[in-house]
Amino acid sequence: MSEKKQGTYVNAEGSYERKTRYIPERITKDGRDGFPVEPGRYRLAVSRACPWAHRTILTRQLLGLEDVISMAVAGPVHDEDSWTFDLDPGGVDPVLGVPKLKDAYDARPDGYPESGVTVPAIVDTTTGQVVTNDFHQIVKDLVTEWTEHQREDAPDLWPEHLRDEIEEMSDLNYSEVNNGVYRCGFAGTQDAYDAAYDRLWKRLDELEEHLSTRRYLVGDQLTLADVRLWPTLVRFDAAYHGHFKCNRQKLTEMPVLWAYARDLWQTHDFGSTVNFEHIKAHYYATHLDINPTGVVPKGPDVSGWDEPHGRESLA
Ligand SMILES: N[C@@H](CCC(=O)N[C@@H](CS)C(=O)NCC(=O)O)C(=O)O
Repeated sequence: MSEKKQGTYVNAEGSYERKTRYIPERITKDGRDGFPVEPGRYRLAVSRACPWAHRTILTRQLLGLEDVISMAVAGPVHDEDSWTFDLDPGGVDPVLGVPKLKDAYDARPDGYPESGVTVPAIVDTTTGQVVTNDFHQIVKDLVTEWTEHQREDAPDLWPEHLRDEIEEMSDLNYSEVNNGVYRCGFAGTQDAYDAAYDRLWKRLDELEEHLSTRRYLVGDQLTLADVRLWPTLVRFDAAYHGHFKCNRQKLTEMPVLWAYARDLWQTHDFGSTVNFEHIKAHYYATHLDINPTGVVPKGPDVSGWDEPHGRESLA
């Protein structure tokens, strides 16, 4: 296997394989791992470019946890040690007091998995140590462990009676779409790319059909299934269509998915969490193995995101 950026690997067949090993600790109500839920104690480190971090940003915002868990935003392009706080005055995160996210990972007494310095990560501000970088678990814990601190009218993003369906939908979308675009982009051979491309578009066609008669992926409400899919859709035309060669169509050419994505952008204020400049800068200027010039495209035109979506009647 040869190592690439993003903790990714290409196997002997040229197919991309994601490393999925995470720090096991969790922040919970009962503090069983030594990290109890506590307003003001933790800082969520993200990049606005990263789709996995985007899930945590959306969940934090939907649940009204902004004043309870602060957020550190890394600049979109890595240095040799991965994410840096170069957007902050003096290049130092004002709360953590460090220039690199790696400093908070290195502060952990038990080290961290070989997948490296990744976002999202939650840092304990009392010690400066990363507590967790498991984005699957972070999102669920924001929903289930931080209930006392969520805003009064916070949506139930993971309702008990829909959980199995949400997880099944999300697992499929994760493997075929969220991770599927990376499988296309990092494929090391033509055959691996062709297979990845076909897999991706099969699922996108299914989703186009699925969402033609329903407003949300599961049930008749916004759930974690939507929160998990959407970060990939919003990056599609800006990054995946060109940079990752997912180019059968643009999102804007898939009428149902495009309207669905605009609905969430507008109705649930997902749009306020997006920075297209960070997205483009990160993908095109960080993965120099697939874009050696590091040139970042000026397009696409993103003005269409505020156009009417017409999906109210599906509710
Ligand atoms: N590592 C996790 C997801 C988090 C992740 O890959 N984050 C990327 C940004 S989208 C990252 O932080 N990469 C840092 C690096 O490659 O140095 C996984 O692969 O399941």
